[in-house]
Amino acid sequence: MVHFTAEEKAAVASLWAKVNVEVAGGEVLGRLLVVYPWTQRFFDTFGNLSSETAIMGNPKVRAHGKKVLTSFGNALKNLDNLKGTFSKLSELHCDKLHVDPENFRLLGNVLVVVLARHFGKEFTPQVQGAFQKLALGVATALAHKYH
Ligand code: HEG
Repeated sequence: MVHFTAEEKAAVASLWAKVNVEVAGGEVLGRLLVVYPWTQRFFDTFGNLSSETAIMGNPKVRAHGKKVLTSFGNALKNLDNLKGTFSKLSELHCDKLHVDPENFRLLGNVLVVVLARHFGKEFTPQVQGAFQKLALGVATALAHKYH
């Protein structure tokens, strides 16, 4: 289980309060689909994913990215119980969606990159480290129910 120090909890909470999940969510999922094109196979009902421009402007990508980041945000309120918080979603991604859990780690890394770009110098190495840990904790929790 990942453990967060009081400093790490404060760092992720104060940054997350400033994240626009709609904008950042669309960007994170869009970039995941651009940079790791094999992840597109899970979204064959999303319409045009034929180019970077098409992906980044695709309303379904934006809407789903918002949904994913809103859900990710639940981690912030449950830092001491990530596995319980994401257990239903873990079952869904394993049993129904068949998403390879490696993709959760990829998405976490893309999230860190997008936050670094949005926040610039405010995204200090301390904040980055805390977020990296959070993203890994969420990815591990989402992979927990896989069998
Ligand atoms: Mg997943 C659905 C959360 C990564 C593919 N994802 C969902 C839903 C949530 C969610 C809340 C809606 C569940 C519902 O309808 O009940 N996803 C979520 C989180 C993360 C994540 C929190 C990582 C932090 N998802 C993820 C990744 C992929 C993926 C990396 C694939 C590369 N998710 C996926 C698909 C669906 C969801 C294909 C169903 C989309 C649909 O058809 O509506």
